[in-house]
Amino acid sequence: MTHDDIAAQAAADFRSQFGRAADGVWSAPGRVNLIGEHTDYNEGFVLPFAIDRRTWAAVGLRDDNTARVTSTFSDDEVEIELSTVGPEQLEGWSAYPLGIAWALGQNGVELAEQHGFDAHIASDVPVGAGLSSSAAIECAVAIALDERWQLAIDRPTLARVGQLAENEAVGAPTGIMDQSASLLGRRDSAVFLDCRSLRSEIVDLGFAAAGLAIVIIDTKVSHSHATGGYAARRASCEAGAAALGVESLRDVGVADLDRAREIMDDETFRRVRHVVTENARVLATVRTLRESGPLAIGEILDASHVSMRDDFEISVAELDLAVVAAREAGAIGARMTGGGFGGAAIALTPLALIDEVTARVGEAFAQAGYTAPEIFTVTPSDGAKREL
Ligand code: GAF
Repeated sequence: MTHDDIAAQAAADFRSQFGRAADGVWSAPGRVNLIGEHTDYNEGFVLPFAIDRRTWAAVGLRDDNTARVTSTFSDDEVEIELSTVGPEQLEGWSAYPLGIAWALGQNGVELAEQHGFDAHIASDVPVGAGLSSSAAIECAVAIALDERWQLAIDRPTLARVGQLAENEAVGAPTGIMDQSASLLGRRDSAVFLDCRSLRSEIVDLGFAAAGLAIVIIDTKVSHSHATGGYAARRASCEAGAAALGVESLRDVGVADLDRAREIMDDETFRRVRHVVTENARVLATVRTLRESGPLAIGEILDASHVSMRDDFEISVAELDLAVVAAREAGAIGARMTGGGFGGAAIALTPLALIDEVTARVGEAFAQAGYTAPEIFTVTPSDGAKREL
């Protein structure tokens, strides 16, 4: 189905489930992070882009204070009263859309005085692949409610609302990157975001003009940021910052690493080194894209993967194999993307070598006895918008 077809289908499904027409259909994309991993909650730099995989929310206001949500990925219809909604009563997939309503309430919206709403959600962002299917749901619902409730909240603030929903309603201690990419993305471009000031710039990627594409290798190793490793990495970063006497690792430069090595244990030091060098790599990528174009960023992507594999230790064997096989088949740079512990790798690949990369990675996985990966290309796309 084309994206226009999915939007129309979401409107039709809304009508059959709720017995009336939706007020509109809004959509928001998943994201790929080109570079800048685990830097967002350290107030550092990230360079993600919105992708051509989206989530659609058909939404209609009600005359009472009830919110009901349905979706194509679950048979459940979940219903709550807006005036009493709290994170503790939200669970499963409905925590994403209903968490947004709650988080808007935390942001000063008087939920008891708002119209309730019905929402039906459809998506073609793969779940569990590290492409931010969750942020896509949050952002589609956020812009729909922002428009229908006439809130006129700016997009950086809506990103904060999405992050709050993710942190408190879903229970994943994530940063601001994914919602920012989904809300601020622009066709053919990346979002260069300073996660301290939330100032962002649109950076031209020029992949197509340079004969390049981003190949996604979804390892099918599923991950969750509401459990274990992600929170542990965050805690290590906070411990490193505290040892260095700074507010966040954003305040630590490459020149400070010698001192860091002396005052903390080796594991904490390596976590710190990843964040500090990754911030430098984001800045180098932006500079290189502007000065020399995307053909020149391959080595920086490779270095980022090595840092995540060896220092931050968030890669898995399948991601490492995907990166190595893609590079051997002619990708100019490759790295895991997203929070890690599974999910997807990206390979910046000459158009003429996409088939070769796909075949070589598939063969390597088969030989290693791993589950077959899903391999596809994505294009940098527009952020959240009204569709119908
Ligand atoms: C996940 C989180 F949601 C982001 O905030 C970010 O920390 C990322 O992992 C790692 O860069 O996608």
